[in-house]
Amino acid sequence: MSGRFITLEGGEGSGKTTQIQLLHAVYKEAGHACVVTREPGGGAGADAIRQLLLTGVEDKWHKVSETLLFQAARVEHVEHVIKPALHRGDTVLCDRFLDSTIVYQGISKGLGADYVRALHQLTLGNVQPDVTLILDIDPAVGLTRAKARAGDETRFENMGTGFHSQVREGFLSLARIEPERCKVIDASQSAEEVHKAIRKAVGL
Ligand code: Z5A
Repeated sequence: MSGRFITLEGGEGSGKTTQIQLLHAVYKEAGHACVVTREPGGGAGADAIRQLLLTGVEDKWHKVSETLLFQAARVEHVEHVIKPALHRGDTVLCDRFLDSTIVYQGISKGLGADYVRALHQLTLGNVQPDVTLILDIDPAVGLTRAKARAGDETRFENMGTGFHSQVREGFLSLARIEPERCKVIDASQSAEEVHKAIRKAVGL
């Protein structure tokens, strides 16, 4: 696969959607083919699973079922959207990927990072991002930003500050384990400053 696979990760309201749009504009202006996508979602099957996962009460799913649903959506997404784009040589900009499952279900919900990695290996092999941008922000700030947007996809938002603090620590621990792939970006800066840091991190 000749395309470049870039993921954005971080807590709720850290600015991933905003930054993906800004980065996409840079690629577009340069005339470079670029696919913007997100998880859970990306394709009809994965979008249907998204609805199951992000709406409703917090304890709606057992952590094992929840993890299997995230990975089922990911298989649909990778096979139908991500792999074809990378084979064409496009750049793929993806809002969340496997690292979110490692952090949210593996670390914060206690299933174990190794369990999540093993499930990924079993279902998708070695599909991994080339670069991961971790947008780091105080969860209280991120949640305040996120609450300002409307909609019913609030299941994770409602999981409490302790949970979201573990998420933040989880992402930072991944960056310590894989510093070559995972670049931590200070997301408390203005959107323009964050964009500048991201361009530098991806070499644009
Ligand atoms: N999840 C999981 O548990 N396991 C998995 O494997 C996967 C996901 C894949 C997905 O929700 C939830 O699923 C997620 C984890 C879980 N929940 N949590 N927490 P999502 O993808 O729909 O939600 P999100 O990823 O948390 O995104 P978000 O809340 O939509 O936020 P965002 O995309 O990071 O931020 P944004 O939309 O760009 O910005 C939010 C607001 O802040 C908006 O009004 C912006 O204008 C504003 N903003 C953005 N940047 C700035 C700066 N720099 N300064 C000030 N204001 C800003």
